[in-house]
Amino acid sequence: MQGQLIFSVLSVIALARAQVAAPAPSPSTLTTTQSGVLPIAPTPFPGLETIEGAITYDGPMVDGFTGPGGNASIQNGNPIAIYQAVLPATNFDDATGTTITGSITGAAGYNGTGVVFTVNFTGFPSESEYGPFVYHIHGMPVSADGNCTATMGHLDPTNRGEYHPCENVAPQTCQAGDLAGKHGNITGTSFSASYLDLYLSTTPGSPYFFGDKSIVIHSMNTTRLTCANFTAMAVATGTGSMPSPTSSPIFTGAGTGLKSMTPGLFGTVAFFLTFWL
Ligand SMILES: *[C@@H]1O[C@H](CO)[C@@H](O)[C@H](O)[C@H]1NC(C)=O
Ligand SMILES: *[C@@H]1O[C@H](CO)[C@@H](O)[C@H](O)[C@H]1NC(C)=O
Ligand SMILES: *[C@@H]1O[C@H](CO)[C@@H](O)[C@H](O)[C@H]1NC(C)=O
Ligand SMILES: *[C@@H]1O[C@H](CO)[C@@H](O)[C@H](O)[C@H]1NC(C)=O
Ligand SMILES: *[C@@H]1O[C@H](CO)[C@@H](O)[C@H](O)[C@H]1NC(C)=O
Ligand SMILES: *[C@@H]1O[C@H](CO)[C@@H](O)[C@H](O)[C@H]1NC(C)=O
Ligand SMILES: *[C@@H]1O[C@H](CO)[C@@H](O)[C@H](O)[C@H]1NC(C)=O
Ligand SMILES: [Cu+2]
Repeated sequence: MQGQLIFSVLSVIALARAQVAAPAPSPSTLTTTQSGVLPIAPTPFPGLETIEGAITYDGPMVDGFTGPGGNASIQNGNPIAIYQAVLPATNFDDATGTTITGSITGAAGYNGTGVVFTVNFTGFPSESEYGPFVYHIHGMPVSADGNCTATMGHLDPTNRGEYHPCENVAPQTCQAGDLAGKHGNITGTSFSASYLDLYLSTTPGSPYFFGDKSIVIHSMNTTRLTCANFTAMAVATGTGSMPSPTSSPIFTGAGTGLKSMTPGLFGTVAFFLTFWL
């Protein structure tokens, strides 16, 4: 009988509950170099074009543009963990007449580098009218009443801001939370994708940690259509191998030694785990 990883889901949930959400940054700390949306929208940044408080001015294109924090760093040593955000049954902005549902799951641990995301959203409104749609990890959780404005701006540990479009050929220059910028916009009425993002972390307390934050989906004009908190599905605290949801073992070896797996396979395993757990 193989040893089993111990998933202390409860302790993680308890930890998450114990953490008081960081206070919203005051408008004065959201400078022109910082990403985001002010607590009360719309409050324009002086001299900058904004929509709902988000900076939309692109300025001249500069190759390799980063914020004052420089390029995002590849996140190594990520502990095994799975965080999932499930969209609510009712969208924050229902002006489009459709309801976007689904989930995004981020799993780390295949070799400790980055996070494998599995995205499965459906129910998008007409793309020609409202798209393409973008989605980001935002810096704050959703408020208890489901207000997506409370999520503030994008997770942006390098303070890159939004002056220049993310260069997806150089994802280290992007805001860490800009999943659409790094991995592609959402087109069509349903969207499924799986990818490895090197610039996000499952280490609580890391500036790149996404597990206590949120996902927000926007229409083309930056309106926040829907949003959801990431919550911990599982965090490994032991060593050994993970029992497989199928008859043949998928995970073998030590908890941090899932070295023989490809990122694609890990995404598949993470997908199974979301049902198995
Ligand atoms: C969401 O929060 C913002 C900022 O506090 C507020 O202006 C807005 O009215 C709220 N929206 C809803 C639907 O409660
Ligand atoms: C960031 O990475 C880009 C692309 O590799 C590079 O052109 C640029 O010089 C880097 N910027 C900094 C500040 O390291
Ligand atoms: C883990 O795998 C990814 C994708 O193959 C690779 O980019 C990264 O360098 C690897 N990390 C380590 C620590 O081996
Ligand atoms: C995506 O979610 C739908 C239900 O919303 C489900 O039927 C489908 O199997 C899921 N697909 C993937 C690849 O997760
Ligand atoms: C999101 O998480 C925060 C922090 O844990 C919590 O206060 C809030 O109620 C959650 N929002 C929803 C909609 O569950
Ligand atoms: C932006 O799009 C939303 C739908 O997503 C729509 O309700 C709203 O009127 C649009 N706002 C502007 C300023 O065009
Ligand atoms: C993604 O969509 C946004 C608007 O929602 C657009 O500004 C941007 O150019 C699109 N990016 C790509 C690569 O098509
Ligand atoms: Cu966003």
